[in-house]
Amino acid sequence: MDVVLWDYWRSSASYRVRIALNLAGIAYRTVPVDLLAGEQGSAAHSVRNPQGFVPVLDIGGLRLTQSLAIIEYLNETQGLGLLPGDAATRALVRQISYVIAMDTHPICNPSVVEQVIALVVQAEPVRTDWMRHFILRGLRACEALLPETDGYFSIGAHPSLADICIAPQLYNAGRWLVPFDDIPKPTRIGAACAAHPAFSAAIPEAVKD
Ligand SMILES: N[C@@H](CCC(=O)N[C@@H](CS)C(=O)NCC(=O)O)C(=O)O
Repeated sequence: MDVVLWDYWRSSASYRVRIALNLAGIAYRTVPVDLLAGEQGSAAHSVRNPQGFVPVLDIGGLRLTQSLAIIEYLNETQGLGLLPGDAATRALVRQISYVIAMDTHPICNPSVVEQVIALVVQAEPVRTDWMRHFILRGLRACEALLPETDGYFSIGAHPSLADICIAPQLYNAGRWLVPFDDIPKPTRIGAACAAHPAFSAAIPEAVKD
């Protein structure tokens, strides 16, 4: 089966999908879309994704966008166990995932930040303050929501959707030098993810051209 992922090495939404593909053991090839060069706005990419975002996944001819929709598709078709069977725990995993994917990541998107920067006279320190503020706010919310567990990951010994969302967001936190002092649970999860081959093979530096 031909599986193609249009991605960008430092895109955290793409990073999430790479983790899920690795967890599924699905071999895929990537087609880089250079976000810095504006390739996401090209006519060719608009056909793939009218939103002009990465990732886009083509799996056996099925074309999918939106990282969480893609991950849920892989979860359902490949039996990855990313959403626990118990409804309350499943809701918790979704809460944590949405804190990152819906409330933190979109406001740190290049197109949003560039719009903000266009409104200010001096780009720095506005860009850095913006990124640190919103990333830390999201990760602090995860810290409060995450249960105390004996396992390595968000809700135990098995990776879930929440871990797939947290690991790329922690990568971004490191990139923007967000202090990790008051987010010990996400930090612990980040260490567990880093030791898992599906996660470590998906990190931006591992996939950069
Ligand atoms: N909700 C979408 C968000 C995708 C998204 O924001 N992708 C970013 C990279 S992480 C992007 O393509 N940004 C291009 C831009 O802002 O112009 C998803 O989860 O797939």
